[in-house]
Amino acid sequence: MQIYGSFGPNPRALRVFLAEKGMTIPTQELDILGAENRRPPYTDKNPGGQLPALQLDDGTVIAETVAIFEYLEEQNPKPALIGSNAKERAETRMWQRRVELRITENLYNGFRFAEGLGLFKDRIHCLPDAASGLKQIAQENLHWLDKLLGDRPFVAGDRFTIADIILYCALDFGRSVGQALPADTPKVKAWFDRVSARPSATASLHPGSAQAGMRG
Ligand SMILES: N[C@@H](CCC(=O)N[C@@H](CS)C(=O)NCC(=O)O)C(=O)O
Repeated sequence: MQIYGSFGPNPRALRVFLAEKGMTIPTQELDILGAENRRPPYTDKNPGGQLPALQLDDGTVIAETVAIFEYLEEQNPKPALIGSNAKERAETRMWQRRVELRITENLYNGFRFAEGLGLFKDRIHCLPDAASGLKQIAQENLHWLDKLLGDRPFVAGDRFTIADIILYCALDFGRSVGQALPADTPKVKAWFDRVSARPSATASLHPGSAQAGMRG
């Protein structure tokens, strides 16, 4: 197996996942700032043109971070980061969808259509006028999450899951590109500090992150 990786929050999420599992998979690095991921030969392997991707030994390429998580968890069930039974897996997937649809996708598009416009205008259809509204939607949903978190340590409850990984990598990236955590979300802040303290959070930060000025 090999990973196609780079600096950036989604490849970082895969690095967090692997660190939590205690797994190592060789990585071929692509120049994401130079758009190497948006042209052949990479797009012949992953027509989605984004990172990360996982290439299996038979040549199959799996893209989409959550699909990679699902594949790796089936091969390496412990520690469970999705779940060890049907109920746990359903709860994790429920929170993963909520986190992505309500928060992280809006945060990312808010970035792509504003601070990231120079990088993305020739890659995807950008809607600069939508940027501030998208950022606002992400912030509103962080307030929504703050109320629901209560005293539970992690997004899906007592277990650290891929919902935490996905949200953490997006929020850590966000705070480096002008989308800080809202000041009045103390439960989210405590959760963020809790996840930041995990060794996987530090170990997953790409060496190119400092130079790019973005946490990924
Ligand atoms: N839906 C994809 C999104 C992956 C994604 O947005 N990757 C970013 C890096 S964090 C990327 O490739 N950005 C460069 C580009 O889109 O050209 C997934 O879940 O893996």
